[in-house]
Amino acid sequence: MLKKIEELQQEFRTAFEEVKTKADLLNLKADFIGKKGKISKILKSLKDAAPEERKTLGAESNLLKTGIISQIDEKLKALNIQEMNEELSRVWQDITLRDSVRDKGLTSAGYHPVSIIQREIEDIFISMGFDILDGPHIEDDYHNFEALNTPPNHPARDVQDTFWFSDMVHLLRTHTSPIQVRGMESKKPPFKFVGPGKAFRNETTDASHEFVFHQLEGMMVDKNITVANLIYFMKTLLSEIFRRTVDVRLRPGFFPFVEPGFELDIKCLICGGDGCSVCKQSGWVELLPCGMIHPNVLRHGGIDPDEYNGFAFGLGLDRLVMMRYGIDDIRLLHAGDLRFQSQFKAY
Ligand code: FA5
Repeated sequence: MLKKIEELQQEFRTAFEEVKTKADLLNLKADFIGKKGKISKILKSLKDAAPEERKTLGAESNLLKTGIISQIDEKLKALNIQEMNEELSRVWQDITLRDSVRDKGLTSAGYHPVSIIQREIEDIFISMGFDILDGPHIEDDYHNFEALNTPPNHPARDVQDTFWFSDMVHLLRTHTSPIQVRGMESKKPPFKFVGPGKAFRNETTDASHEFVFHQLEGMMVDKNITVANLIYFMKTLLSEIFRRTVDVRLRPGFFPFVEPGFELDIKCLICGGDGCSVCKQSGWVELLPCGMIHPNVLRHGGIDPDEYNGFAFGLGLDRLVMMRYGIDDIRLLHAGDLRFQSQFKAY
C-alpha cells in the first residue's frame, strides 16, 4: 500500500502541473480528496492493512492529504488573483485620455473647480515670488495646535473639532496652518510661501460648511512687515481671482497664532449682498482670516521675533470657488455628480 501512496503522490504532481484554470483545480481536488476521491479511498482501506503497518500507512496517507490540500489552496489563491487582474485590465480605462473617452461616448475629463482655482492662485503667488509648500493631512497635536500658540485646553480648539487617531496625538489636520510650522522648520527667513490642501473638521454640513474642505495657507516672514503689506497681497489676490473689484471688509478676528488678527470678508457674490443661505443672510462671506504672526509662533519655528515678523492668512478655497462660479451649495463640489463636474473643464 505504501507503493500505492507513492504512486498517488506522483500522479497528483503530474496532474497538478497541468492545471490551468480554477475548474481544472476543483476537479483535481474532487478527484483526490473529495468524498469518493483517491486519498479517501486509501484512508478507508487502512482498516484492511496489517495492524503493524497501519500506523505508518495512516501517517503517510495523511501527510499526502495535507500536502495536496495546501498546494491546492495556494494555487486557488494565485488563480483568484490572476482572475481579478484579468477582470481589472478588461474593465480599466484611463478616463483622462481624451481619445479613449470620446471613443466610448463618455464625458471628457476636466479639472475639478477647486483644482482650477488652486492652480490659478498658485500662479498668482508664484508671480509675486512665493514658494508653494505641501504638508501632511495626518498631523500631530504639536503642528496643528501647540506650535500655533494653541496649548491643550485652549478654548480656540473647540471650534476646530476633528477626527483623532486612537493615540490621541495624531489627527486629521483642522486647517492648513500646520504648513506654517513646517515651513518655518525647513526655511530660513526671509521667506514667503503658500500651502494649499485639504482640511478636516467634525462638523455638521450645510450650504457653506463641509467636513472635508480646502484651504490655502500663506505666510511671509521678513524684517519690518506691516499690515499694509498684508492688505496689499490680499487685495492683489482677490482682484486677480475675480477679475473685477469686489467689496471687502476687514474686521477684528481672533486666532491664537496671529496678533492682531482679522477676518477679511467679501460681499456675497451669490446674492449681491441682499442675504442668502450661503452668507447666512448677512450679505458677507467670511473668506480670508489673516493677521500678523504671533511672536510665540515665530519662536516655535526657531525665528527671533525681535529680528523678524510677518503675516499669515488662511483662505477658504471652496468658498472662493463658490463665489467665483456662483455655486450656492458647497456640498455640490464634492458630491461627484458628473453633470455638475463636467461644467468645469478649463484651466
Ligand atoms: C482657520 O482655519 C485659520 N487657520 C486661518 C488663519 C490662517 C487665520 C492664518 C490667521 C492666519 P477658519 O476656521 O476661520 O480659520 O477657516 C478659514 C477659512 O476656511 C474660512 O474663512 C472658510 O472660508 C473656510 N472654512 C472653515 N471651515 C469650513 C468648512 N467647514 N467648510 C468649508 N470651508 C470652511
